[in-house]
Amino acid sequence: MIKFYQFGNSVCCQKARITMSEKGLQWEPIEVNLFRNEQYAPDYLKINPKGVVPAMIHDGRAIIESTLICEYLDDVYPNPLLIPKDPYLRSQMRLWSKLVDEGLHEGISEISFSAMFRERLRNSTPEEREVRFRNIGDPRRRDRFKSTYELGTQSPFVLYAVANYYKAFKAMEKALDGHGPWLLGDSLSLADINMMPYVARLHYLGLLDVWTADRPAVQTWWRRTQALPSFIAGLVTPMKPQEVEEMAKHGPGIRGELQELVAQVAAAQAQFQPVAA
Ligand SMILES: N[C@@H](CCC(=O)N[C@@H](CS)C(=O)NCC(=O)O)C(=O)O
Repeated sequence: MIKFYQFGNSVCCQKARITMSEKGLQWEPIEVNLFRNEQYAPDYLKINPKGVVPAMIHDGRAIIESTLICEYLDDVYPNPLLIPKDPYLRSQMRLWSKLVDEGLHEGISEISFSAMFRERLRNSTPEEREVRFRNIGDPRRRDRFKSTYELGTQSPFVLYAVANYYKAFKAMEKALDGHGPWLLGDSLSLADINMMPYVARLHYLGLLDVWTADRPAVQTWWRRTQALPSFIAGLVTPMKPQEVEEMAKHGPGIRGELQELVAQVAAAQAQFQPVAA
């Protein structure tokens, strides 16, 4: 039996749950409440020393990092296969994983934080905030978190988030336009599953069209994704109604600012001329 440490609306937990659902697996969910700092409980840190969700225990051993959890699941339960056998396609699949791990994950934290969690943190006591900041062991991550807490969408990290999403949707449109139906072609793969929660979060915040209004192939992929039973089981069903309400309520509050940032990024891209030495 798989033990899965999760927090309801966490994007990286959604990714692993969609993968498990796609494979028809059963798992025992164990809730780690991030708002109560349970990710830093000594017993949990023994399972995931990074103090984040998700983590998985399988055959008595802990596996961490959602991308690695999904790959592990595909190795152990290869039906249906979500990592292509073909080495080229496999490398392409991992490019999508890198896009998420090296940009979109940080990006969605910044966008979600400036839309919703910033408000929640503002309403906590100075002592609670101090504990929250202190608990983040990694100095770069702590600076990012503090910057977005203090500056909201004016934080440079939000601009980087917007730019990373811009790059990702441009790449998706290129991969899907005239191809598809999935990112690597005919078959659903971890490339699609990696992207799903990161697109879904923008959708639930009411912000997806800020990036995708002029990306018809991405829109078609998104409609197809929403109808997938594994997407419904791994992402839609586990969400609590108040989480859906919170996203719908707070997302529109930063819409205008994000639109301006997207326009800035698009203009900079249009003028960008790399100069060879
Ligand atoms: N690279 C990690 C990222 C994990 C991560 O950042 N998880 C977030 C939830 S999506 C978390 O646990 N945050 C807790 C915190 O920041 O204290 C993965 O993909 O598993």
